[in-house]
Amino acid sequence: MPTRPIICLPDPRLKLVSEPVAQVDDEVRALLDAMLETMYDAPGVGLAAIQIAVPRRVVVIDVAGKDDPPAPLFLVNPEITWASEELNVHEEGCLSIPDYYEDVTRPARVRARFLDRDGQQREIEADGLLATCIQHEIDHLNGVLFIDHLSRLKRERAIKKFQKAAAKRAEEGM
Ligand code: GNR
Ligand code: NI
Repeated sequence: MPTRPIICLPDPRLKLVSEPVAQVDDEVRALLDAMLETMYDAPGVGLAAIQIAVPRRVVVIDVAGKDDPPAPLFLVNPEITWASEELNVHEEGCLSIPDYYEDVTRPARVRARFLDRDGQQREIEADGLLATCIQHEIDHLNGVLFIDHLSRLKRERAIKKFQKAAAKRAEEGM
């Protein structure tokens, strides 16, 4: 299956609130499979559908180490049902914000409810990188990027850098 282009800052579609999926059918499974391949190819540990310009509440995650077997998670309409009061700081990056990394503070542990690849409702509890990743991906479904959790100064610096790069590309394209 071919990979799909990943959209990047400052693409305004990254701010869209994605629509829930009514039914996990073959079309949604095809989307999940295309997303997984795109994520592995990138490579990344998570991908939300909006990152390939599809505004639907669909996420893939695989936080397995590179020497471990693949462990893909398919999350349709995921929702956080519980978050710990304890917080955790993790350095984050985003395939839609290339080569930019910053520490982000989020709840250390979360529970999330979602539909799996077969449309079955499930709930998982996560900590560590998986907890961070679930929150990062659900943010994408709500048009929120990890830089939105940073100070205004840091966020605006990051956005400016990508706006400049986009302007330069446009100029060179003329
Ligand atoms: O590949 C990714 N790595 C990552 C590292 C720390 C916290 C979150 C992430 S998700 C990111 C892929 C991505 O952009 N998902 O939306
Ligand atoms: Ni991301």
